[in-house]
Amino acid sequence: MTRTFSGIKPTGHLTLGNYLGAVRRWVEVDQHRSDALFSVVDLHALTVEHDPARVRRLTRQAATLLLAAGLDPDLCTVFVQSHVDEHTRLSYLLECTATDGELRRMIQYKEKSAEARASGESVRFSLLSYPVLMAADILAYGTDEVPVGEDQTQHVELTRDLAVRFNQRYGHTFAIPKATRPPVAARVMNLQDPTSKMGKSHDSGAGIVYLLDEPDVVRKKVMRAVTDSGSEVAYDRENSPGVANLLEILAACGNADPGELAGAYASYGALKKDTADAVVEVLRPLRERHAVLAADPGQVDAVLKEGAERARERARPVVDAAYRAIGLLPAG
Ligand code: AQP
Repeated sequence: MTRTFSGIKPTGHLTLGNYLGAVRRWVEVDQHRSDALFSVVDLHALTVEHDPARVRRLTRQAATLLLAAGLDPDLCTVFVQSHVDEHTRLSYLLECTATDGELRRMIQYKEKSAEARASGESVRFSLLSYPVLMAADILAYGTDEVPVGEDQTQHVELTRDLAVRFNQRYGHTFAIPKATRPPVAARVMNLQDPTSKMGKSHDSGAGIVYLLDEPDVVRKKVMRAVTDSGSEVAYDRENSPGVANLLEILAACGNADPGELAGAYASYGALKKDTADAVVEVLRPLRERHAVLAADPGQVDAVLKEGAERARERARPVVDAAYRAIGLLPAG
């Protein structure tokens, strides 16, 4: 059976980008057709300036949202990364496989280290090594498929390179994973700045739809989305990125084709209104289930505890095999 792994970082409140780019497919596709593991990858939230209490709170909130979105613990495994030691155990072996040069080439590292420096913060070493820990997250489970948004493609490529290199040097140990992407909305853009990604840790909330935004807030954000000075509704990512973004969001909400949808609109106003309505409807059940689950944190904690046990069972043999293969003497 195909093994699937993917994760989400508790660096902020989950966004429409996270949902359309990744989580919705985990719910609708991956958990039904594979042995799937989904993790709140909390260690990755420590790679930038963080507040401990906030990370803890966001970790539980992200797990609650994943369940509210429809991940079913009877069909898949939901857990918190730091509850399973195999991730950090394997990460060190992969640090001994990766090179400094390939990590410095990562786009996210370049962007986030520049952001940190611009705001006068020092750049944590873990920001550079983060893709190695991500590779460990994936490889520890013998993962075949990694359903992610477009921004994670480069990290999954690095993961493949590390797996191939490790296997060539030390003998076959890891499955070689591949990234899978949604047909549309693999990169949802910021509504106020449609040339940059809708990212949960960005400061300006105006261009970001959060999964727990109230319907009237969602409507306001979508209606105020930046488009352009033209008036024709065309699906053209390069010349009309704001309109293309709205078309992609609308298409993703209704499983339609953004190019075909463009032909149905004569004005930006109508497109915005339909997009706002579609987003509100897609998020409604999720918000309602979140309210119920958030009132019972014990239930979420129980799911996470069982998830960590199941994850450990799957990861341990792979990581133990990697320790043996690389030349470490097994403990007696
Ligand atoms: N805007 C997006 N469009 C489509 N997919 C997206 N994803 C994130 N943003 C978008 C996908 O969501 C999954 C979880 O993301 P993550 O938690 O690993 O964080 P990220 O990719 O670094 O994105 P964020 O939300 O922007 O976090 P910050 O701001 O902290 O960097 C991934 O599959 C991702 O591709």
